[in-house]
Amino acid sequence: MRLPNFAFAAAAAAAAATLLPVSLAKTVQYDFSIDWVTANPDGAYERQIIGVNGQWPPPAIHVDKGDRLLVNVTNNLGNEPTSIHFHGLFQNGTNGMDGPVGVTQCAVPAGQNVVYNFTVDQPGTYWYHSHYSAQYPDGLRGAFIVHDPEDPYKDDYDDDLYLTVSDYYHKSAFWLLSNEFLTLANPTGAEPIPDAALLNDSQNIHFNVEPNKTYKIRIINIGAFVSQYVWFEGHDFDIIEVDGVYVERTTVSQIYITVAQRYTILLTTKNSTSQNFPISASFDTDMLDFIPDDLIWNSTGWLTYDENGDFPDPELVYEWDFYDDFDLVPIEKEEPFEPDYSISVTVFMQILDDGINYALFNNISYLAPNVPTLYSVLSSGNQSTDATIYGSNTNTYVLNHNEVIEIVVNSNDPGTHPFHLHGHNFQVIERSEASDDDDTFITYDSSNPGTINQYPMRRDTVYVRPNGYIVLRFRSDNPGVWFFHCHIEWHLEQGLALTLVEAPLQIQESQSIPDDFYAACKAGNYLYEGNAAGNTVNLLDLTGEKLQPKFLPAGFTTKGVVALVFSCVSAFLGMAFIVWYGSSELKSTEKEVAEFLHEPLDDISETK
Ligand code: CU1
Ligand code: CU1
Ligand code: CU1
Ligand code: CU1
Repeated sequence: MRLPNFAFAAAAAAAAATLLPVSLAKTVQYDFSIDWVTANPDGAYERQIIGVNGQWPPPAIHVDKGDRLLVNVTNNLGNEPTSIHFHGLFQNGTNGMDGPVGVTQCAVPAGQNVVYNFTVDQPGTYWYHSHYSAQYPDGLRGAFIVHDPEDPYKDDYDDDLYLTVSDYYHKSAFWLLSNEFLTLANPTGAEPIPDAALLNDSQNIHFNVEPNKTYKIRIINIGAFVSQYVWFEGHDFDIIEVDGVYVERTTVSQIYITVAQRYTILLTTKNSTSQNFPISASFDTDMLDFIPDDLIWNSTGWLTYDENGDFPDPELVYEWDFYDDFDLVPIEKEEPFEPDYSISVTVFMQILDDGINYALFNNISYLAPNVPTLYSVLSSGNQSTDATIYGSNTNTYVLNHNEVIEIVVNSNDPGTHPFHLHGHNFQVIERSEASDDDDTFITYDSSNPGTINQYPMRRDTVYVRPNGYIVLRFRSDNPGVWFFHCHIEWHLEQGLALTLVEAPLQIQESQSIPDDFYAACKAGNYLYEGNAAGNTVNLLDLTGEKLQPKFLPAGFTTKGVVALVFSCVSAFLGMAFIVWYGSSELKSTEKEVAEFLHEPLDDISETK
């Protein structure tokens, strides 16, 4: 059974094909015309949104493990470029099909067509989304399901469903970026507050269930920003897969799912149809700088045993009781890897000298190079092993082939950040607790490790707690250029990303880019050869590369800039914003900024 609002012909065809044995790997093709459509999923605001083939939400992609997939993408948006990333798929040997603009391809300009063509050799639950700037919150994202004839749990369920959870904005992401988020009026970097929460891109959904059956439900957070707590009232359930990794069956009552994460669960229904039960998803409101009066941050659907029965309101919850994914145990057990090479980055958010609040790994706020980094690899010969050629602002690390790579992220930020690595999953070796004191950071010390599990959980997206750290390890067995970044779209746009150039000489030996992707570069007047600046003669000459703004002179603090900005704004509006300075903590200032930004902005545009 699939949800009624997801009845797509291609999905039905793929579902029928799941009956084939794995030896009959086939080619599955989806034709995607990317276009603007009108939608109103929360019933509160009709907007233009990015759909596929004239429909929104976009279809789920279904393949069987081993299949070759062709996604034939035509950009019919007219006014925006696009790209598609297949989140969690390793793209082994097909790095050019990974999708992030500036990393492995040029943006696909309006009117252009490209075919993503790759073999899917991993089972489980994924998703796809635009990886052009902050475009995916404008609608271009959907489920990507890899059915597995050798699913170790295949005898344990009767039906296979999916449930997407998502925050949702009424205004376009590009409007929010340029009018609210990355502006002088937002010196604290307060993220845009979502307008609504969606379940399966709708609200008040019904999952029609039968008694005494077990349902496999693939839960995917396709949102842009907010983590969610998810539970099924009156029902415990078993986690069996996270981010494409089968795990030992673990019974829980609630999960916490960041954007981009997936949890596949088995849920067994009651033995009678006497009652319907709420399905609940609730924002982690600690991630919001303030909560507008009209925000409904809980979304409710129902496990519908009886369509004619009552649909009770959810019970009140007084305390979160979610399972800590750190303790999940993969079915394929691996002891913690010993690192050959360690990358250590510190996260912080800071105003640079253009007055905008940026996110930085160490001292670098990622800026996409003029030439996609993969295309620089392919046009740089032996110099591809020199990180210099990839530019000063791409935060690039060149990795040797077949080593164990460690990434340590120390977060000097009071937010929760879900970090994602392309092309791999990683062992989650350590994750510290949070620090409630925003001046005290819990920092990784390899000589004094914290808790390490015997068989660490593996996944492709994991959160770091406020002011805490994570330690991740993986094997560099997948030559390619892989992005590592916070999956909160707003933070990615603030620059919270780095680039891994993994085994560049092996990429050159075995991979090439189809002509349609180069044609997209040419049509958009994007550079596709040479170093990060597009210099093809002297690869060490980076003249013309993009560079981040300078740091503020010593003595300028974020708090001081906030006061300065808001004294100007308050002078203009005749409001007393200046009273915050010195009398309130930055966190509460962020709240005021967020509240301020939630007001109509026509009045303040002249202050910039
Ligand atoms: Cu990804
Ligand atoms: Cu993603
Ligand atoms: Cu983040
Ligand atoms: Cu990404």
